[in-house]
Amino acid sequence: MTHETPKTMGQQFGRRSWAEPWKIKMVERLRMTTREERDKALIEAGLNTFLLKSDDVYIDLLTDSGTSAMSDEQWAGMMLGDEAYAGSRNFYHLEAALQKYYGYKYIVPTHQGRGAEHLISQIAIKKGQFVPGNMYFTTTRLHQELAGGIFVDVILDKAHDPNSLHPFKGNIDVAKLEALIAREGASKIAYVSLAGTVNMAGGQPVSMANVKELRALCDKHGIKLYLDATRMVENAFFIQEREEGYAKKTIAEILKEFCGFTDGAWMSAKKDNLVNIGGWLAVNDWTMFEELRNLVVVYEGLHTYGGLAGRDMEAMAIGIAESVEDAHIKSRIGQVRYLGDLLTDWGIPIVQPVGGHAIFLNAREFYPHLKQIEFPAQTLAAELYLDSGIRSMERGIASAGRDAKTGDHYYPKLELTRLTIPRRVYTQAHMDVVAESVKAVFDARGATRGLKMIYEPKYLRFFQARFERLIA
Ligand code: P70
Repeated sequence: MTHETPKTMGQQFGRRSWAEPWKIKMVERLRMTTREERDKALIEAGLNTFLLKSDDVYIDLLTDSGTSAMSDEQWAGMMLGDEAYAGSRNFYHLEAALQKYYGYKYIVPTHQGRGAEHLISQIAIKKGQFVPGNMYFTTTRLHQELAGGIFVDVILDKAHDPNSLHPFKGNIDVAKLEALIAREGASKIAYVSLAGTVNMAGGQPVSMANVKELRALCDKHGIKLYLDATRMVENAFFIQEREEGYAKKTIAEILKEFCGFTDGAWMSAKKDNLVNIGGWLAVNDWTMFEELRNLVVVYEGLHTYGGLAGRDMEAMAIGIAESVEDAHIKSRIGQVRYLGDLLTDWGIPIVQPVGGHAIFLNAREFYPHLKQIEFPAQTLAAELYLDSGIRSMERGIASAGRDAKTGDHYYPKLELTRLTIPRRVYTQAHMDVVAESVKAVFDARGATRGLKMIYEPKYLRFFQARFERLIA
């Protein structure tokens, strides 16, 4: 019998090991389930992972939204909530943190990202105007459409190719944007909608060079440039790593520089900002701020709380400062990459290069025998849950929805299943379990059949749609 010397992960990769820049003070126990229990739970959920009870889930990779572990200092901050209706001290802490790290002048808190999207869409879009952006995001596009806008995808073509290794696949194709402006005229463009790390493209970043070029183009035509800053801190990491001249700058410096090229931002603070609930809007223009501040009281709450408790704003202010620490972001993205490296090495098709917040399994290549209308990504999410109790999310045809005019399904080029990694929550051992489960489902792929949708809600159908297995 041969004895192999065990190796640490760092040794296997030919480098020194690194570890998370935190230690665990409190744990949340997980429940393991049997395959029979999962089979039953999955059928009850209409084969939609959004409809599973979280008690039936072992490792929850549905989303990185609101699922972060807060630090001891954030929890301490929760005790310092000033729950005054107006002028809560925590609002001023949040305002100061945003001014310091993102650099915007005026801020409006909201209950979460879509609350902010709603307000900015209502104010900045006139009916019939175009909203060019770097790929759609579900809630963002819906709010733009509800405000009468027409979303136009102007991202690089390469972003739709899961195998392209372009380092900044989130970039806007400036030629596409110029062509739209030339065709429609600047007055028909509501604003440019730029997302820092593009969720639906696989968490792909935007370069500093791109935002600079967009600023110049927008200035030339008098068009506003607004940022979806939800995962902009993660975007800053990729600039530091990949863009010339940024290796020695800190994440905080890069974040502020990038935001400085935009007119304002909306945010789902449930991601980068390390809180379980919250969002904000921030702008530099006083008139725009006045309008936002006025509308927030209609839909969210007074402009100094926007639907949040004082304690939530305090946790957010502290979370913002923690989120821009270089050690935090290195280990956060390092963990995502670790899982991606394992899967890539085993020949499992994933979106390359690995992005900031998740691994996106390429369900088209995973199940080449399934048609897109048989919901390959939804099928893969169901199979993964059945195998091991891991919960992932469909990001393909079900998420894309239907064309509002023709009523036909959108057939997105990307048909993906997302394994989203919450921040500071799971360990390397959890990632190993996930990788092995994906491999088991991959090895059994030939016998897997697709799904049909048997219930379809009108808005954001993927959240509540129900499916049935197709019988061969
Ligand atoms: C996710 C979450 C939320 C999100 C986002 C970007 C780039 C805005 C928002 C909205 C939650 C989600 C939302 C819709 C479908 C599935 C999942 N993304 N911009 O898991 O923020 O959720 O706070 O209203 O990613 O990716 P919020």
